[in-house]
Amino acid sequence: MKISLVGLSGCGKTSIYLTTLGGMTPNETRDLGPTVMHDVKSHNYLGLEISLWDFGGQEEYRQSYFERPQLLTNTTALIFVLDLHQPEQFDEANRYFTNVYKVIQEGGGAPTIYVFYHKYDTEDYFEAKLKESLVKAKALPFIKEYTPQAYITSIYRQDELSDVFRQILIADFKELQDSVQKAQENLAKLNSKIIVSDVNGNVITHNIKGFATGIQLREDLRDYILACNVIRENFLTTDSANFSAVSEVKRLDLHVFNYVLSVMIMLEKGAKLDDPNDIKSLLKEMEIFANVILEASKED
Ligand SMILES: Nc1nc2c(ncn2[C@@H]2O[C@H](COP(=O)(O)OP(=O)(O)OP(=O)(O)O)[C@@H](O)[C@H]2O)c(=O)[nH]1
Ligand SMILES: [Mg+2]
Repeated sequence: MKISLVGLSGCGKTSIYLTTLGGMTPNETRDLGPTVMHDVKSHNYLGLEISLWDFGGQEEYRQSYFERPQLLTNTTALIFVLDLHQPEQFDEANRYFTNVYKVIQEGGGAPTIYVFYHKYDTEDYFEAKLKESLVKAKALPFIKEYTPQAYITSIYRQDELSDVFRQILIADFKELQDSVQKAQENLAKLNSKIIVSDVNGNVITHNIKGFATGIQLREDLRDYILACNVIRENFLTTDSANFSAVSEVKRLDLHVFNYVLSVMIMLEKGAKLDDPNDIKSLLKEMEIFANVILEASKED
């Protein structure tokens, strides 16, 4: 799967990548310089091979993409980012999108189109103007013509942005989407703090604040999963295994399913315990989820 992030310079493409898959916090993106040409990043998410192309939006680079259309043509998901803080550039953005899409189409590509109405926040901007920009953006000719799937986004609203990004990553895999939804519903019912991620530390869903930076799991927990996974593979030599880290005040149970899915359950002293049967049924569901992931990665 090839995801192309496209939009005018400064609209926030690199920041979107870095705060979702790149493990960076929103404030750390403030001093980013413009991307030179295009940047390609590879990611394994739920066993799917994702290549993410961040196309620098400065005028000279934009021109160069039209001279080398093959850079764009095999895009499977085209994310076009519109900067709501720069409504005076909307016409230029409209032209850019139209040209990019034309080039992809002429090359035989037919990507799913997503639009991010981005920077929907009042960091360095006024609320009244923001709403005005959004109305104006939604009325742009290319939106009317191509009716893309549109999302209102901001790197300062990380949980929502990560959710949008996750949806795009698994958009072609209906079974994965169903499993993710089931996992979310299950987690909402439980008191225990739980994180479901893949073994690379990409968070799929969780019910705790502060344990992730975008889609990336907190580093210490990611390292823990990786270390346990080495033991699973080399010492236990099974595809699935459980690990426990226990102290007097905390307990962390890690369940690895089919070498692809990890479920972490955290308990603190005095916390309300769930019915063990509910935990058991969650884990049963997650085992099924792991099989779905394996099937999807074969299809990929
Ligand atoms: N307020 C606000 N600022 C943002 C948001 N996303 C990105 N920015 C800021 O916008 C500036 C430019 O972001 P970049 O990610 O470098 O923009 P870009 O689209 O990659 O630009 P080029 O590489 O030149 O094409 C940075 O200072 C970011 O912190 C957002 O959602 N809200
Ligand atoms: Mg950039």
